[in-house]
Amino acid sequence: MHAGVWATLGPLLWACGLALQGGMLYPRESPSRERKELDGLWSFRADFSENRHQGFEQQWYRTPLRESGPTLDMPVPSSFNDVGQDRQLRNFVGWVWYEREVTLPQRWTQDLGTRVVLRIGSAHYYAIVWVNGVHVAEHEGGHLPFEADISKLVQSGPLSSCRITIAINNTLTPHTLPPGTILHKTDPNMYPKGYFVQNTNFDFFNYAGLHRPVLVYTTPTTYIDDITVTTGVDQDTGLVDYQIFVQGNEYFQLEVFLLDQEGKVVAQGTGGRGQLQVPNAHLWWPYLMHEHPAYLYSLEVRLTAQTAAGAVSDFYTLPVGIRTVAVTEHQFLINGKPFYFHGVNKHEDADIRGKGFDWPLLLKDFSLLRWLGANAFRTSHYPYAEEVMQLCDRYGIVVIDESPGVGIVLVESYGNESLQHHLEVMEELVRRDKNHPAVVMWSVANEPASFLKPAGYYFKTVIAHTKALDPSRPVTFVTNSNYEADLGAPYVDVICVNSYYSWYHDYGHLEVIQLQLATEFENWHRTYQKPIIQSEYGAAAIAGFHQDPPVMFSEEYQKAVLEQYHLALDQRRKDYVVGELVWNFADFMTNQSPQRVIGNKKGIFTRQRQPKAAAFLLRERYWKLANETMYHQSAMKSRCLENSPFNF
Ligand code: GCB
Repeated sequence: MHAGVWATLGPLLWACGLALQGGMLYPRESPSRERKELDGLWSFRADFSENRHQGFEQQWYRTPLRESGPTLDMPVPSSFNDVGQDRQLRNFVGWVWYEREVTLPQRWTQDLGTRVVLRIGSAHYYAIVWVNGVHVAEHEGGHLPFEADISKLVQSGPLSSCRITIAINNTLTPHTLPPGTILHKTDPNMYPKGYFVQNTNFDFFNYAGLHRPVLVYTTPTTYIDDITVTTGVDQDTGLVDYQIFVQGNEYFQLEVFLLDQEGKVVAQGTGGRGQLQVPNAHLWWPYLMHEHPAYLYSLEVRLTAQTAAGAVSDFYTLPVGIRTVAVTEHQFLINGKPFYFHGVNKHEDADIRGKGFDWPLLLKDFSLLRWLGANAFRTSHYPYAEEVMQLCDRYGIVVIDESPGVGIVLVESYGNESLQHHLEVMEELVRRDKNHPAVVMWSVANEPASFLKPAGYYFKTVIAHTKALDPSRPVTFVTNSNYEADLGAPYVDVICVNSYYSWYHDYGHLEVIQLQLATEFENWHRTYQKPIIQSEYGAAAIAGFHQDPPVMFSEEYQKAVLEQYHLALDQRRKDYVVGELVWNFADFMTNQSPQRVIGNKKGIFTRQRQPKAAAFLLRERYWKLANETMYHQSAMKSRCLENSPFNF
């Protein structure tokens, strides 16, 4: 097969004339691919020099970090902020330096048919990477992976080990996502010389560091670079459209096999693109919507090519869930059935590790979600680790996948530079998450100042771009603007609206919630005729604080706010309200301010994942909602009874 076009252009580039080169397949082991994880202790130094540039002036990447000054041990993955006892490091703004020596297997460094790739799951916010002192990659954005092909470097001579140096800067500017500003405080009577602080307009701590796994993996030099799968259903037949992109060779063969969970081949094809048809397909259903939720097939892709050195093969297996998503004026449909989001908003946040990826924490969170009867969450307010998305696929937890476009409130953040970056981030996000059946909608931003004049053009462009990248999913952004003033709302598929009645105003007045919420729903739906998700609502409660009658910050007040919201939601949810996501799953760290008590306490679980009273209330509600929306009642009943706090 001649595939020059496929071989040289990335899929997104092909699809939409866009900028991204290459794919970003999750590095999986296969008979042709190996991985070496670099998690563990790295050497670390923050550059406390006045201009934060000493590391570059002295070229700290040239020699082992310990030779240019003192180093700390720093765990990876983890935020660096809360690991030590140093207040200055906790609040540090500027460049920090990470370094790790790696011994690579001999074959990786000697076999020229092996491609060696360094992959960084996320580095917040701007990162520069060197291998043995040679610059190999640079990346902007703290929540998406990036890679460098380091084959030439590690295969260029006798090598016993290689040194990876990563400089990371957490400074946010009006053009980063999320945006921020550096404020220089120049009054000599109040601040020392050179004093500055970082200001942001979002409500979580700007944790930084190597937050996700770092690894080195291999592929053959002719390799499967990207796969794009979209699925459909025709009566009982599942349709799996695939496109495969190959790099490194113009001439190759591709075979694809779709295997069911028993390992039986249910469909197969050849070539770089095609459609597989699966008779009597098991659809991917959300948790609690079907007796066998989250059914995943495996798409095995086998590449063979002839090279000067002989035949080469590459294998990659992608989990595939067959499902459809559609939106009407009143409904959000999954597999043609109305889906009601009953779930949470989360953060990547925990004690000590900050935003660092952690398997036990992740499994605890999924166990709590299932206990709660939650069927969905939003990745507020940035893309989460790939491993999180994989678990959502496996457990049937539906995801609204949000970009880091949070706190876009300054006019400077609506110019061309910001817009271009936002478009790139959407490309990176769609490229990474497009194949996850759990992802049912993209959210391009949270609570931007969408009433500002340039916001209309800005969101029109970002939303149109996202739809061009992925026509198979609806797109939204999450608003807290007034329905009349919102210049982005005409372009979204679903209205996602946040509100905090009886919390940020009408303090303590629980009696106004139902009326205010009902009015708001009516206004949005009358104006836009689109389904609505209550994408945030909640109240803070400090675990263990009790007051009856309820008073703000008590567990009783948090519960009472939720109850009032539920009454109003129940009046509209059979009509056009299609979901409710409580703010927040767990307490989380924020910047320090008199409004926050060691972080945001709107979690229904504490930061240590213990339930407050509101968690039991939501559990009762979510299981009841699940019971109402089951489509296979009899089969579901027995399954749900195992977990449900109720008798149906
Ligand atoms: C919001 C924001 C969220 C905050 C929350 C709050 O509207 O979207 O990031 O944490 O309110 O608790 O104020």
